[in-house]
Amino acid sequence: MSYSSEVIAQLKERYADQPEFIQAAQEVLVSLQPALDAHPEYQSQALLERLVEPERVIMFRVPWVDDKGQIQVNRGYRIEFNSAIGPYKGGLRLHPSVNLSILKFLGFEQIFKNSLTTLPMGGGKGGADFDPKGKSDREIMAFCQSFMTELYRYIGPNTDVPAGDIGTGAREIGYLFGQYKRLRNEWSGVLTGKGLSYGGSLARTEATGYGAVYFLTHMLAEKGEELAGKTICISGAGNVAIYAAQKAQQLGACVLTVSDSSGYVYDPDGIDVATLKNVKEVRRARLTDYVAARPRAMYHETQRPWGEKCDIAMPCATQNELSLESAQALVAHGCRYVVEGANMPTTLEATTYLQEHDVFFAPGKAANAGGVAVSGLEMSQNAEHLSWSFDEVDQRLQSIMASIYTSASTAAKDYGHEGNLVFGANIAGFLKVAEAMMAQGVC
Ligand code: NDP
Ligand code: 2IT
Repeated sequence: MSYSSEVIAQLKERYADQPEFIQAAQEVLVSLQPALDAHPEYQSQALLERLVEPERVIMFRVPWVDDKGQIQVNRGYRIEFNSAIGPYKGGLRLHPSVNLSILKFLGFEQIFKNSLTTLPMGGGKGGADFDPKGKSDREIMAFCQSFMTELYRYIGPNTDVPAGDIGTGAREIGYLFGQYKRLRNEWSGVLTGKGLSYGGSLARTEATGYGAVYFLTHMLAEKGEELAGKTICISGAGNVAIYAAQKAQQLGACVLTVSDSSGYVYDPDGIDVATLKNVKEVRRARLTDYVAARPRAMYHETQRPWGEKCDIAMPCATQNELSLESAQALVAHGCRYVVEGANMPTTLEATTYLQEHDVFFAPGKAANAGGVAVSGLEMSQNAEHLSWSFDEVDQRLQSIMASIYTSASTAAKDYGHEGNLVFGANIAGFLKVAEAMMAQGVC
């Protein structure tokens, strides 16, 4: 049995109750075998066994008082997965589905994604099974303050730097930052995604969506094509989806769909980003309000957009939202590019099916790395007490996405899987972390 298969088997036995974590780990470990064959010392040093075990898992009670005066209790988490190449770095997810399996999958992915950015950031993730939907600002603040009252002792600008993810945007980061500062009596760049008036970086809001589209332009160029004139189906209607749609349309594509957990919108005239932002960012309303403002747009309740005809699909909502059945529908309708804006939105079977049917596929850890990359740039700006212009950050983002594309595609070629960006991103992200772990001895 190969080394990677051995470790996958151990994981399946030990963490049978963590399906998302097993899925993410399996996808990575399977593709590492060619790199492991080239480095037999990794096995003798039990490198994979160490890599799949988080350095630290913190779980804690988050009690808070709702608007009716009742006490609510949520469970908070921080997974400090790997600090070989820099402080733990990764977002906080606030969603009722949050559990250890989901946060371990996200933290594990983050290790390789952060390595690909070329910036010195380790991997981490956290969050809580708290549902921000329908809560008042005061309730959100009460929750965030309570969450930080426990989390603050474990994090710091050189230790662990959380950020946003599903359910955690500028408002939540503001409340978390305020409480951290109050508890420590110190201003520091301990969180990223901060507001521009207190140390945030220009272009962080846009970074993940813009970065995914920049990545897509390199994939198209490889095939001698360009974005102008292409049709795109996007899922999600949050931070990543909105700015992916905006950049894609700026570059001449037509974005036909966006979605949320209630259904999807098809707009034959192309999604109007200003209307979408107003509905989602300003009013925090549902997509039915978008349809009400756009007479030709149609709403498909409870469905996902993958049955629509498009050249390019960009899943930007959540994990496992693109199934084998969806992949078959996309291929049947002529889709030729799938770019993951979300983390692990495509199931393993769907990914294999797409790759076998000549769809050029970009894994999230490469394509959505623009968000954490600009978080890294926010940390640099905070450390030098400066702030860079939008254009400067955007230029750096573009060059980081170009370099991620090159390293993933080169590693794929060097290790015998030319054109397979899943293999390439996993191997390229892994090698740097592996070298750092080997240099640092058994720890
Ligand atoms: P937001 O909270 O801003 O938006 C999430 C969107 O996805 C919403 O439209 C939401 O709909 C939808 N969604 C969430 N959960 C589900 C679900 N279970 N089923 C269907 N739809 C769902 O989050 P982001 O845009 O920040 O994150 C989206 C994805 O991108 C996540 O996978 C995240 O991990 C990943 N990501 C985010 C980065 C960032 O910088 N923000 C960076 C890199 C990756 P509804 O409102 O109905 O819940
Ligand atoms: O999944 C991700 O990369 C994020 N949610 C962003 C993490 C960050 O630290 O900016």
